[in-house]
Amino acid sequence: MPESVSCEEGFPRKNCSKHSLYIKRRDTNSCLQQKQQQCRLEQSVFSQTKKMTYISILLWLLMKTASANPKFNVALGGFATQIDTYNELGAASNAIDGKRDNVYYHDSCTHTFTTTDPWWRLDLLETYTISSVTVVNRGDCCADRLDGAQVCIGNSLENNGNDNPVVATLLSSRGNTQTLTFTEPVEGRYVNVFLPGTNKYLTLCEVEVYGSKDEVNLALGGEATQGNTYDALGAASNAIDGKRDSVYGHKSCTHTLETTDPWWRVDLRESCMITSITITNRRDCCAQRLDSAQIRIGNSLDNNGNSNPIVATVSHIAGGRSQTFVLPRAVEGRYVNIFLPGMNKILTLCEVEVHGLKQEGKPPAPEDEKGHK
Ligand SMILES: [Ca+2]
Ligand SMILES: [Ca+2]
Repeated sequence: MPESVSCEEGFPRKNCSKHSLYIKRRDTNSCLQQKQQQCRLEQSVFSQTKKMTYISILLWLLMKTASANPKFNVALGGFATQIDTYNELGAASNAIDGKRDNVYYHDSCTHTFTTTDPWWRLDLLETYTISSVTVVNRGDCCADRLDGAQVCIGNSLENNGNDNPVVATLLSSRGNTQTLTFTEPVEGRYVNVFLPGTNKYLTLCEVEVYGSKDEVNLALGGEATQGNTYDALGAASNAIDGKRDSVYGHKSCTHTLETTDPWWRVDLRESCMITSITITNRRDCCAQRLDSAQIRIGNSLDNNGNSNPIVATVSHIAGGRSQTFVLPRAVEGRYVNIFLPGMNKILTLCEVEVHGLKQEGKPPAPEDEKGHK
């Protein structure tokens, strides 16, 4: 128990410790009611300080892997806490031990006391872009206890993180394992499971969080080319100059000749896991020219990369507007092509932003016959 923790007078200091296996509920409630904010804050600080030393190496390894793989369960590198702990089998960390074992007595699930508004919180230690959360409910008893639990994700610790936006509500009728997939990725450092109501137990056998961090515009470090170039204002590199300026005369947009099947390509210099592409269309003229353009991603330079798989097709982007194409799942590739099929076509792009993660440790794509990497 940390010396810094102070609870209500008359109660032993151990009553504030989430590690105290013999904590009495009466004492816990008193602590929470009378020193709630101070007690929880100090618990959090102490727990993180104490644990940080021996988990830091593990975290470094986990986060390094996570940053390279958006499908990694980033919860495994986090730190878990909860409002209180029922007994020695119900530690908050059991929900991030990597095991979906749903039998409480196997020491892999969490368990609070019966209380008002119990909560469990995962601190990912950094802000992540979260695409899905999987929650495993208890299987040997009491599945309906989880009904109505809210999953909250955000960066605030107000109300212990329970005031962050609710992204989903859990129902035991959906099965023992519920995967919440977000159509729009959610950003946050804290993932809470908050169970509103009185006389509630909160038990979680596993919480998995899938997401990524440090996504950058990979195109900025790439090399752009296109089938041909209309004039000195329309260089291929203008689509990766970091500016969405959509007036062609400002020299920040590309422009091909009128031709059959014009194309533009950015070489990311190494294979990446790509999650979204944002395209900015020209404003001062001719927005419809970009209609039906295909976004293709892959590692092949066959047909100048224009035979790589289509991941999205432009319907119509209004003049001067930017549209983000979020891919249902990350796509691996070194080359991103914008291919405009048809005769008498002109391809103009004012900016192409490619978001995703580099794949560390992967071998570079082979050189093509012209020696281009
Ligand atoms: Ca578990
Ligand atoms: Ca530009």
